[in-house]
Amino acid sequence: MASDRTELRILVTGGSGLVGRAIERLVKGGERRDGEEWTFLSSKDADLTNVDETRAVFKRYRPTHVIHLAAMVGGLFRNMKYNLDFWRLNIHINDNVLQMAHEHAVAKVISCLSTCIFPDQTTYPIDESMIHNGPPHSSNFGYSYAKRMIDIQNRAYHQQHGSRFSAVIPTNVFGMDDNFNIEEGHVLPGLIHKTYLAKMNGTPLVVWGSGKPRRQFIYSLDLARLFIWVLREYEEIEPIILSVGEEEEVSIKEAAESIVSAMGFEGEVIFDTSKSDGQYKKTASNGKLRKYLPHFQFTPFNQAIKETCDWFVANYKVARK
Ligand code: NAP
Ligand code: GFB
Repeated sequence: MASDRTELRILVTGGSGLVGRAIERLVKGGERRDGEEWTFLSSKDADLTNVDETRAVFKRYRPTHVIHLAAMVGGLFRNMKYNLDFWRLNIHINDNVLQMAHEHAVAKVISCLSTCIFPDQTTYPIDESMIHNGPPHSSNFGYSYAKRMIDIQNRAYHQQHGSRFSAVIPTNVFGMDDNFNIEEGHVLPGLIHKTYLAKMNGTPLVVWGSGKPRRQFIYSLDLARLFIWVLREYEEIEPIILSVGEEEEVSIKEAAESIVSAMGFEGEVIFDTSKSDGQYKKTASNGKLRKYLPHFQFTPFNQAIKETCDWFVANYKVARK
């Protein structure tokens, strides 16, 4: 039950996922302030594609603030297979959550876009002004257009009702509690899982694609720290990119090498170029973030990889895979 001193009731949709669990770790680890009550939802609390279940969960928790993470999420190969589902399910989730936030007079909502939704044919670095400047990469158009509509909805709620609904645009996220499923997940958890099995079975590690594409990776705990700052301090309706700097961009091959080193794998590494490379790069600027937080320190990539690998090995039985 909420104490009578509760001023902020913060509802985190998608609270049981990679990003949600990272925020929960920080909140339970001391980030929670007096007067704040945090609730982390999973789909067991409500199927947010269903408007009645969404309404019921908002009535139950009466949030004053919402961090909206819930989504159908996946790596390149899941997106390539299910563009229609990524569009439909995410459009329903997003419309239900934002409309219920409006109907329940939620003071502030922060939703989650992704740097993979930007135009594929673009100049670099990408910045927040470029979201709608052209079609996204063909591999994930369903997810990308659904996410872009959050930005449209945020502007429309603000224009028509003065709602303070905004969004963040993380780059590729990784960390503990990720989805390590090899077919559906993202590249880093997929490679960590595959390296674990290769080491156990004495077989080669197979990296999909050429290894040439480039990515900026943000550690989930760093993203969580930034998300909590956005909830408390960021007042723009325009979204803000949450990413490491352009200079931190690495190739898939370099990322694989970091995982091989962190896992102590000494076997053969093979590149299966019959598998898609997906988008070559989506280099994003974190200049807007740096204007607000010039001194924010990201966890060094190799350290974050090592922490994630150690967590996975220690939690292999319970990890999502
Ligand atoms: P995740 O680990 O797959 O977690 C997804 C979360 O959404 C889970 O809590 C899941 O609940 C919930 N969910 C899915 N469908 C739902 C439904 N129909 N009703 C209610 N809840 C539902 O995803 P993530 O990586 O944490 O992503 C969180 C947010 O960050 C998403 O909006 C994603 O688009 C965005 N993002 C992620 C990345 C990345 O690299 N991971 C990059 C940029 C942006 P269950 O646990 O019950 O399934
Ligand atoms: O994280 P990922 O699946 O998605 O990375 P994207 C795909 C890149 O990693 C491709 C290579 O170049 C793959 O060839 N790769 C190598 C692997 N080995 C593996 C592996 O074992 N698993 C996977 N998954 N890839 C996604 C978007 O793009 O970015 C989503 O499709 C989402 O919508 C996500 O926004 C953040 O970074 O290419």
